[in-house]
Amino acid sequence: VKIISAEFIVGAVNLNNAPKLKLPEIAFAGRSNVGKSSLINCILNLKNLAKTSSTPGKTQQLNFYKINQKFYFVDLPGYGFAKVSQEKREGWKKLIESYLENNSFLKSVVLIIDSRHEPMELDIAMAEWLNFLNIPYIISATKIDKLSNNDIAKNIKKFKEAYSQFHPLDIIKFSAITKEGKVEIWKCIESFL
Ligand SMILES: Nc1nc2c(ncn2[C@@H]2O[C@H](COP(=O)(O)OP(=O)(O)OP(=O)(O)O)[C@@H](O)[C@H]2O)c(=O)[nH]1
Ligand SMILES: [Mg+2]
Repeated sequence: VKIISAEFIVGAVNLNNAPKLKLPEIAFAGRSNVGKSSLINCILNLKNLAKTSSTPGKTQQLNFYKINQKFYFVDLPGYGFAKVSQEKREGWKKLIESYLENNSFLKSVVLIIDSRHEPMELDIAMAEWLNFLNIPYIISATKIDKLSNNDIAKNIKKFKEAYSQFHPLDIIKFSAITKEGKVEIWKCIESFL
C-alpha cells in the first residue's frame, strides 16, 4: 500500500462517537505502553500522527485514522495499566469489547506484544477473545531492537507455543526503531483489506 493520505479523524470515547462514514477497519490492540502508536506511525512513515508517550495509558479512546480515504486504522486503548482506577480500567475494557464485538467493518486486528517478556496472561486472554470472535489477527512482537538474535528466536518460540492454540495468522518480529517487520505487517494488512 502506498500511503497517499493519513489523517486523524476522531478519538471516540464510546461507539456513538465513531466516524459516521463507514470504511474497512484495521485495529491495533495491546498492553498499555507496548508500542501500538509507535507501530502505527512506523508503518505509515509518519513520526507524529499517533501520539506516543513514555507514560503508559496515553491512548484512552478509540483513535480513528483515515488512510488513503479508503480505510481506518484504529488505535485501541492499551489494557493492563495498573496505575489507573479500577473504574477507568473497566470502562476501557468495556469500550474495547464493545468495539470488537459485532463489528462487520473490522477486517482484522494487529495484536502487539512485547518481545522481551514471557507470554502474558492479558495478551493471551486477548488472543483467546479474538479467536472466539472469529476475528482474523496477527501478533506483532515489538521492541526486538532491545534483544539479541538469540533471545528473539527463543522468545518467538515461546510465543508460538503459548498462542498457537488461538490461531494467530502470523507472529511477526517488529521494531519501530529499525523498522524490521514493517513489510510483513503490510503484507498481512493488504490481504485483510
Ligand atoms: N526500543 C523501542 N522502543 C519502542 C518501540 N516501540 C515503542 N517504543 C517506545 O515505547 C514507549 C511507548 O510507545 P507508544 O507507541 O506510545 O505505546 P502505546 O502502546 O501506544 O502506549 P499507550 O497509548 O499508552 O497504551 C515509547 O517510549 C516508545 O518510544 C520499539 O520498537 N523499540
Ligand atoms: Mg498509544
